Amino acid sequence: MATETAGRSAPPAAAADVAARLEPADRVALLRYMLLMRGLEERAMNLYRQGKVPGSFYDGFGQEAVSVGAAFALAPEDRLCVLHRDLGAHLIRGVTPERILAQYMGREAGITGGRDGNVHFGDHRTGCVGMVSMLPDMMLVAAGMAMAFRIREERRVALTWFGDGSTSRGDFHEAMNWAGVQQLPVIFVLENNQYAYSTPTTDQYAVNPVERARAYGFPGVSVDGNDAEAMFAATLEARERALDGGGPTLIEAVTMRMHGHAAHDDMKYVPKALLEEWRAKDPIDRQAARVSALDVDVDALRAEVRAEIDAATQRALESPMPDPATATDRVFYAGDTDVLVEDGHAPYSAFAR
Ligand SMILES: Cc1ncc(C[n+]2csc(CCOP(=O)(O)OP(=O)(O)O)c2C)c(N)n1
Ligand SMILES: [Mg+2]
Repeated sequence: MATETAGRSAPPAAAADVAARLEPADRVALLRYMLLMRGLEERAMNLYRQGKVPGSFYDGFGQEAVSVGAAFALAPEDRLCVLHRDLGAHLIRGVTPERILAQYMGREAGITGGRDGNVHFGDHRTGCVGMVSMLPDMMLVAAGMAMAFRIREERRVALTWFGDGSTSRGDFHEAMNWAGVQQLPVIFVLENNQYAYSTPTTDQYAVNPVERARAYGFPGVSVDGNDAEAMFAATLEARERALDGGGPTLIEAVTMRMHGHAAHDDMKYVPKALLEEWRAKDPIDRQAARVSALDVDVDALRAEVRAEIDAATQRALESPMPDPATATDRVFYAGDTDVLVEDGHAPYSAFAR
């Protein structure tokens, strides 16, 4: 990444110009991470149905471009608060498929070592903060980390995802307000998937929340959330502006929740025609078409990802259940390391090369 301090007034680059900074290998990687996310979540759903995943199971089917595209634009030193439909971000930061499947099954090899078999995890070594279930508390956590970066005069950003349902909560407004007042280097990605559980957005707000950003003193942009490259471009732009002292950005990723809220939800309340309309805009199909045009064998890529998931499933199933005697270990952090100090692990970062 650039290390010099740039001037404040650089005009934002057009999204197409920013996306043009993606090399062919980047375009393939975007597709690969989306395939990995979808394949892993499909596998986890099967394991859930076999009784191997305790509790319920949440996925981001159809929303893969939102987490993959945004996380792709971040640097190892940035910090992420990843939510329940954003598995792609963990993958990009280097959490292995095996650890993710082990996490869902509550196994020792999972990220929390079996202390939570769900999506409430984060691996601080990858720069990802564990998710707090109360929504959208992570907006405040991200704003807090961005404030620490500002006070320490560090060139890095914090980013968090949250759903449309979060925008009706007080914490949303508190985080937006403070980020605007302090002009913090934080990126808020609003994952507008049309529903918060069974409540459609028409019953949630009278004004599209992306318009609220201006009221809090910073830009809000609406992006096609089913286009990984558009998500990458918007996030990269927001990041560069934040690093240049330009403050926060609200990115609304317009997408659709293609599955129920969780495995138990048959989502009878979603009109079938609406789903069909969005199925035609599948983010993986869209990126696959771009990658095919580069003369890359997409079928071979799909087979490679499937083989990786099969091997990861095998290893995750071999991981033992945790020792009950260790249940209270790691509940409170015993160390004194400043977790904001070290760089996160991001094997595929646009800035790592
Ligand atoms: C404050 C709070 N209320 C309720 C819940 C339970 N809950 C978890 S996810 C969810 C739906 C959230 O909808 P949205 O923000 O649109 O995200 P989506 O699930 O659609 O991605 C609810 C109600 C919660 N986690 N926190
Ligand atoms: Mg929603």
